Amino acid sequence: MLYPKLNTARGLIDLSGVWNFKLNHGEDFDEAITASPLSEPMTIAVPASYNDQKEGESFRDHYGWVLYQRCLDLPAYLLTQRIVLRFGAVTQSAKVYINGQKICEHKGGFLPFEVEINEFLTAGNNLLTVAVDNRIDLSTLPVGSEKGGNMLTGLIPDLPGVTPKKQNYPNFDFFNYCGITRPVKIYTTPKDYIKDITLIPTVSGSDAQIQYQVEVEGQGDVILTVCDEEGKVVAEATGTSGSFNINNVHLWQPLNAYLYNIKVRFCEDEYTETLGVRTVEVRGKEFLINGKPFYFKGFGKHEDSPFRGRGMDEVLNVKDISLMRWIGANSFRTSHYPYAEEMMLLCDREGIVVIDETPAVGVNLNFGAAAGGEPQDTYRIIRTKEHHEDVIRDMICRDKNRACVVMWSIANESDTTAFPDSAVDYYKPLYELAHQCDPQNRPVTIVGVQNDFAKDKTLPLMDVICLNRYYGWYVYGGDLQAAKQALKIELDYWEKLGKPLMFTEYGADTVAGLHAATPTMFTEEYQVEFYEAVHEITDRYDYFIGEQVWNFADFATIQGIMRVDGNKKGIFTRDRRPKLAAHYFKKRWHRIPDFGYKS
Ligand code: GCB
Repeated sequence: MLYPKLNTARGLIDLSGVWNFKLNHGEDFDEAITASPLSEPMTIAVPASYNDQKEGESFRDHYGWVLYQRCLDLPAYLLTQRIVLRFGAVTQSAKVYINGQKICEHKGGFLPFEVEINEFLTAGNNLLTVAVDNRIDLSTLPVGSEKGGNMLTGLIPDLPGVTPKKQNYPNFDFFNYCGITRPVKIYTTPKDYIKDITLIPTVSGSDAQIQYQVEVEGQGDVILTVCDEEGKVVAEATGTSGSFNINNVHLWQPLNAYLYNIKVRFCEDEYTETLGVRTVEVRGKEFLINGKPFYFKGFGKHEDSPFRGRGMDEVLNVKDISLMRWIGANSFRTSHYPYAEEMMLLCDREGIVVIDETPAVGVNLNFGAAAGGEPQDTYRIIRTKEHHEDVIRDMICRDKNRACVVMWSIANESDTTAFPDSAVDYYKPLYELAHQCDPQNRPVTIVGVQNDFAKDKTLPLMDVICLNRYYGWYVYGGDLQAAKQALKIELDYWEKLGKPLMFTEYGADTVAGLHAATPTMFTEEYQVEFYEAVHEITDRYDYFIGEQVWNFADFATIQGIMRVDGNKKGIFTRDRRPKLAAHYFKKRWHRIPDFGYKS
């Protein structure tokens, strides 16, 4: 799926701004109200989550549908073109109406969708209404608890005469921010147009060969012109598929990006896709980028900030990458959902290496307080399979050309050990699907939860073993000696598998400004000692190929007894101030090379 761009063939209108808004009380809404202006509407900014834009529980803890509305009066000169309405993401699901007529529906809150709207527009004024549902359950990704309660709230007691408020119970540890969270755009194309472009680079010696495919609607010639960063033409090709060579190729490198521009022309249409030429391969115990053993230094992140919630924010994206460079990081994981396309494009430009993760988080019914009782076979109860396939397809389709993406994560912390064979039955086909969907055939992984690892049959199927480990926090909290011993036992176990392994999470909640001479949990000193202890062990293993800490910054969660104003495992505070550990990592990571650390 192509990201909308303005060029000499295509128009682009950004519908960001202040829209009309209504919270819909009750679980359903009357579709008839989408045909006319909302009565007594409130104001709300787009793109952003709605939850923190206004005061009150009715916003923050809203459950069910809300309605967004604005006029869609388009200039007459556009009407000769094909007009597409495109949403970067609407969380969690959406129904879209023009003048009261439903024009599309979409399930899933973190991937784009679009619809051609010419046939729905009337001459003159048009009214656009977007109904957004934030409910999560055992069929959505991320997963919501249907029992009520989660690991942070504990079980919700069922007492006669007491009516707990109706709300979402995320089976995951981040706030269920919702709304129109990414840009809404109108773009135009000629009637015959370029639908999609696929680029597959391979490198041999100093030259690259790029296989390509251009999907079009209509009849005509396809012409490709490839320019380097100076605008010099370095290759040309014709036809809907084929290949071209780039001699003396300038490689895309971590923290040293280089992007070619591939201009595709077809009939009256044109589109310029960027291409970073790099290779990715897992060989033995190594993760190779451009043939050299790469060491991941970086973070699990969230799209999370004050007021905007999970709203796309270019300033925040630029700032976060600047802080990553400052601290010496080279990578992050899009925990726990695909991030905005704007961030992916920025990472392509900045040379930040990305592990791209689906929104499959909470596929684990044996998590924390809400689980209770006997272990359950998650995969016999959960209703996510088809949707899980869809998000894998859609994420890879969206990001397939991004040089920054070096690995796909198909899920975070699923239950892989309570019923190990059920997990394999669920995940093996998804692992295979991810490989089939990716024209570049990048490595595929699943991020493993702290568990009874020797029972796990799913993680060993993956190309890289990715672990979230909390020795010294949830396990042996306050006893770093025991934490080190336990970590060593586990790393000795995985080493025998002969595959590369990395940490995709490890960390300790830390309240900024809380200090102690003798480090205790939650102090800034303990966070540093925690990381020092872990690294003392992980640095001994040559198959340990990366450290992504949890988390880049403090972030919002549901209220509950385990969180004080959100999750505080950030190396930065929520407003991006460094904690003590940031200075520790700055020294460590500037010393660790991006390549060859373990060789
Ligand atoms: C995890 C989860 C992450 C949580 C983190 C924590 O393992 O993947 O979503 O926020 O632990 O802080 O507990």
